[in-house]
Amino acid sequence: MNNHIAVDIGASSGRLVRGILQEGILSLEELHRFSNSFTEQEGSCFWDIDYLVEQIMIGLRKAKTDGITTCTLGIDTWGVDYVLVDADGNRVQEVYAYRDRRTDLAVDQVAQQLSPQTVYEKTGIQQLSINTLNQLYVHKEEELAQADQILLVPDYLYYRLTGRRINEVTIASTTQLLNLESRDFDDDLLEFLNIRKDQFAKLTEPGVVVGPLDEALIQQYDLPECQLICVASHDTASAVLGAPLQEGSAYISSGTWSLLGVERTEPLNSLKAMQANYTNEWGAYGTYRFLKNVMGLWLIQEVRRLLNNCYSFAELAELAQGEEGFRSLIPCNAPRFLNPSNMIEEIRSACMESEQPVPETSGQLARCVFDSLALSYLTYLEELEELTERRIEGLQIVGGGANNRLLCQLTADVIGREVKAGPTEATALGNIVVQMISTDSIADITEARAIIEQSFEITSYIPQPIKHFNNILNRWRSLHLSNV
Ligand code: ADP
Ligand code: LRH
Repeated sequence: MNNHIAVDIGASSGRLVRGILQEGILSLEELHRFSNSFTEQEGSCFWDIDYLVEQIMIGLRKAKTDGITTCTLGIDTWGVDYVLVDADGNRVQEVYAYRDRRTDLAVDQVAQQLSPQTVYEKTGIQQLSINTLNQLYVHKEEELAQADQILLVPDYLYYRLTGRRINEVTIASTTQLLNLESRDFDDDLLEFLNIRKDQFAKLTEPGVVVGPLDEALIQQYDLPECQLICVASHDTASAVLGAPLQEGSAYISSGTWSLLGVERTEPLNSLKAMQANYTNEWGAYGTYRFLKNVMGLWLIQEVRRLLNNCYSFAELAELAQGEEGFRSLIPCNAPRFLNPSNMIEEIRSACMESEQPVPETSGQLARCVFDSLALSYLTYLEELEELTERRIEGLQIVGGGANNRLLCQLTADVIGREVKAGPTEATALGNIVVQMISTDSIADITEARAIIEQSFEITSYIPQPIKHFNNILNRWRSLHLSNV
């Protein structure tokens, strides 16, 4: 079977993509693309999970129309969010989106009862309000008690498509409930949350066959026969698998978030790493992603939305290109930018409070976002070098953000190192190559990355000098330090 299809759903968009391997060259064919976003209902933020299932059906139906009658299928999505399923297999309630404000105080509340150091030693996962641990902590007890099973979003999608329940390990690690030593859910953390271990399904590694697509769905929607394969279901795990990383280089998986880090074969859960709040998310094939969550392109997504989507992302980057650089900077990782009621106003207020010119035009707003992101990449790259005690030679940017030529060049200029941008669809590629490895079309991830490198155009950005960079850096550092 050599039709392999990735379902890759990020916080801002989803797609079904077919991977075709011919004479050592891998190409992608997009079958279906759709938008994704959470919506606010009575003050809470929810994903529309049934819409996502429907979009998968539409994509698979298109595959059938294109003549694909059999295929393998893998699913990846964003991390941390979960679905409660009752004993009859029904969803208990709407699916909370991680930006919901219910966890605003959770990190501090949990820290009063559980030592953050112990949690970090056990799990190696950074403290973020969005972590599943914090979400489950604030979840209503009676709803949790009704949950026969707690499935992360991609696990739930596998369940809807096959009737089989798994908890895939890479996505499970984003819960902050996995113990690095036992490589299982941590008993103390589950007890703290009042959750039984059997409320989670079997921890499952990428590469394992989950099962066939439900016959009733095939009939109802006229779909191809599919064998579902467990891939690295956390989109960031798949993105890094799909990044043709050079020795000594770091990556940014650049989408709604900028996930900046390095791949390691051992976790790094030292006290220093904890204090700097770096995470050790699990990867496929015995790897860990030692990384920092940077607020990322969410900032520009929100700016664009509030401008009534009247500019494309490419147009916003072009407008920003025409503006004066480093005029106004924001501490983009401050919690105030996680889900403000109005991102444009939040950016303007932050500039006003720090006595900088207030960005007025769309171009100035976009420029402020891109300049600030590039500077935050430098800060975290240097921190990464210090924590890992290794020089980082270059940076590979993958994901939708690799399309943003201004941000890629600014990043190269600011970090003073070569930036390689692409592939933009690294996540779908990571998803597909796990299917190919599992079905013996590719030997291992080393071969997969070599194939990806040969098959996709990677754009190189060479650093250019920035005028008065020391002044800019001093301004940035004092802003950053007053916000950590
Ligand atoms: P996610 O998986 O988190 O939904 P993606 O990897 O799909 O995110 O990346 C989406 C982001 O990529 C957009 O928010 C946008 O900022 C950026 N992007 C996509 N295409 C372009 C483009 N042509 N020019 C500039 N930025 C782009
Ligand atoms: C990126 C991502 C990231 C998580 C966040 C919830 O899409 O999966 O790795 O931290 O979404």
